[in-house]
Amino acid sequence: PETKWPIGDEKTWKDALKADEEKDVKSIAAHVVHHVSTTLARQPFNANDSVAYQACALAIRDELIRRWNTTTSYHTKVAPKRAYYFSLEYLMGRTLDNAVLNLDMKDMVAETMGKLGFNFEDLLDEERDAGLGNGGLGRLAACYLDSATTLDLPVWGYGLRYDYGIFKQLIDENGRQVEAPDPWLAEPNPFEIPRNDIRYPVRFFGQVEKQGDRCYWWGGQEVQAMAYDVPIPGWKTKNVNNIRLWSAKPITGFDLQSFNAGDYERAVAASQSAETITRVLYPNDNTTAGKELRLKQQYLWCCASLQDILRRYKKLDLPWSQLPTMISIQCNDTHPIIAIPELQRVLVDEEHLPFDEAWEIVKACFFYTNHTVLPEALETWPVPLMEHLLPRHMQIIYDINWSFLQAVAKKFPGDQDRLGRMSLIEESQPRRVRMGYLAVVGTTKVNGVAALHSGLVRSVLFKDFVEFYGPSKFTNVTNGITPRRFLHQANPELSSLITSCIGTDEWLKDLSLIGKFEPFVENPQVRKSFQAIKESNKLRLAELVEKELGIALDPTALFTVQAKRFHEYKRQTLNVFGCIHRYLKIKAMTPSERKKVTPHVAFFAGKAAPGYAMAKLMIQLINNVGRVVNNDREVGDLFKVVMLADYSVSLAEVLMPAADLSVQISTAGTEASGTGNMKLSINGALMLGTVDGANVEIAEEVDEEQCFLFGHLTPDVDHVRYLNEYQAMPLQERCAELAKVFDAIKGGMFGNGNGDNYTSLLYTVEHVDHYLVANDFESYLRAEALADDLFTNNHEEWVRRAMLTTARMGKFSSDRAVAEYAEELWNIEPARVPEH
Ligand code: T68
Repeated sequence: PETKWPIGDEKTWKDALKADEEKDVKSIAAHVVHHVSTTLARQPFNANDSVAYQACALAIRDELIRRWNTTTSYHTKVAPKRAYYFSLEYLMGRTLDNAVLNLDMKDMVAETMGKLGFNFEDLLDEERDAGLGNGGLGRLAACYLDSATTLDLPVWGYGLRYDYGIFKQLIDENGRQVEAPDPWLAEPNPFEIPRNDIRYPVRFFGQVEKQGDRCYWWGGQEVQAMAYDVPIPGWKTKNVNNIRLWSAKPITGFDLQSFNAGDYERAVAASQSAETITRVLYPNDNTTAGKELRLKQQYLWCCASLQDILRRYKKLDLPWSQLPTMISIQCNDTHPIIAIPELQRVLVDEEHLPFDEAWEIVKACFFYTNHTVLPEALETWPVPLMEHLLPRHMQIIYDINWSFLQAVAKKFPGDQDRLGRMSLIEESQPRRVRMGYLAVVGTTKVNGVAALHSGLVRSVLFKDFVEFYGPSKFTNVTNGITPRRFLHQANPELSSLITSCIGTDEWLKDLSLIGKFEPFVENPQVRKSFQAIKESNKLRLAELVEKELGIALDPTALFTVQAKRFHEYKRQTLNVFGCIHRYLKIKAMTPSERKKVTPHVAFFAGKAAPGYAMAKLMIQLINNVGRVVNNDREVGDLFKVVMLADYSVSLAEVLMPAADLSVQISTAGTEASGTGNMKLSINGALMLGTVDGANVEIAEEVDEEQCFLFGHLTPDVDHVRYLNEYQAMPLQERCAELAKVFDAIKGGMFGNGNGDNYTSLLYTVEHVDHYLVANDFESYLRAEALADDLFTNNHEEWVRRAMLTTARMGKFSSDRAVAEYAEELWNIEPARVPEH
């Protein structure tokens, strides 16, 4: 981009810029030391690891900002069509390591910090995770921004800057989850740029007045949204994209009216009420809290983001009809769907477009990704709440509904039932707005996140809408993960092995090339290296467990990993009941029989929503099974059960590379995709899984024969569930093996003699079994036994399969997924900053 110099001497500017951009050990050291002594105001002799981390991070941030500026002015100049990713969650994890790898500066920075007397790997551990998300949905958003930048696509993320991220999970002495707050901004965050000058007003409550054709929304509470920018670097590109996070602030510091009236206390209270809006991330995944504050979060975020986008668009001086040719907005679940009536409101009430004309523009701008078919997770807002908080939006939703239902009635004359089923308003008590339906009606395309899931979106969730719109509005984009973070960064040795085998690191940008690793499966030397890498990753994990939990592990044991949020549908129960089964079996063996047992370590990690009693009980049971099993000398190294507390992106980076077996055992048809399954597979874990979500496509790519699949299939689940609910047989008859496990629990084996703790958990399986735990238990045990047998009796074959799994993960890059969104939905193209 051409640069205009301000007054002054051009050479002075250019020399200074050049000196500032220098990237050798000497100049990096100068930048770091500059931050130590000025920004952080420290003397070199009292710079500890924490200070060194901050200074180093600030030096890297400076480089990110330079590139951010270049990218932004380049994009302003060439004005490409842009896509905006609207997500209430971004589970970023740590930034520094990822940034230096992406900037291709890691060796240089590590050397510099070494010369300054610090171990770079230790400094990396100083960074707190940015945990602004719950699970898969939030991490997906982070992976997609990484990929969009790597592909040079002009994509910005919009979200909220919560003061408190996902809670910290502690485990108390009874094995129960305890939640502690996550004040992640207590230390300054070097990777954000506060934009004091970028603020937008946001209104809540108030009234709507009609004057002629026009509606005015006024009064109520006004707050401001202030921008904080998080630069997102990509792999081997100078482009840096942005995630803009909003923080709620009081409108002018104080509500001047009450201030003038001398009501100081009320003015302070009002400013606090504004700031409450972005105080904390709601800690639920796959359920809805349904709180007014949550709707306030959603609206503040959407309202500010649209103002920002439209301000940028207005500078282009194009007519409103061209808006969809310049922007696409992807909605990560229904959380941002209030943006749809909001854009309609702005176009009609503020820009004075006719309603129908505005509506065509709105629909053309938006896209919606569904992440679940579970009914309890589908958002609906009570009409009275909407009318109170967002009165004008409620009117607009009624208007949209009215013309939509007219069109439905025209297409299906006389079908009253259908109108009731498809209405945006559910006729419940109170009535509710169905956000999923609004999402379908107000967007251009709707997609699921794995082939099986997208099928269910079409055939179950939005069946009526498929009949109305035709099938082409509904599509699939299978999820992906970034291979930079989850292989290259988390498992550097495996990354080097792959690069040295196939002779280039291009596979990190085009993951389909990882297929070239496949022939090396037949090379005994490479197999040996692969195995040695797995062993060293297992050792690293074992050391962590020893340090954190004081449990000594045998690193040659089979490591199984189930790491994900706790939920009944994810069936950690199946796994822990399997653990108890294994324990009882070992206890009943003779010493010579025990010699033939495959030593196992079952790893669990994940949080339960604080209000989800059943999920918390699962955690408690796991910890207590662990306590008993791990302290039983008779069992020794044959079996250990380990629950790692406070699962996070950083912990995933240690856990994934160390797994032998990936445990993906949701009830068929319930897990939309899963992405942990991809992270484990790419690191060479074999999969023990149900035919669900992206497991199906992983098994397809790897070859079904290489995986341990089990359990009922999606089309059969409804019927089995029906029988479970209405013709329940005693557990003993449904699954004798599981009945033995239940007897052990009830007898108090895992409750210091008291078996009552888990009554409600067992009850769900014995009396309803909505998730088919008993129905799938035996086939689960059989699949596990096959895995054990292969691991112990044909380890060479196990390693071959593990390598094959890694080599066949080409499809599951988030680069592929984002490229599909860009081409098939958003219609955007790369805009790469020129090298010079
Ligand atoms: C997950 N959903 C899906 N939701 O469960 C998972 N929900 O199968 C999929 O792979 C992943 O999304 C990415 O597509 C979630 O993570 C939430 O976290 C969530 C948060 C708030 C409200 C509802």
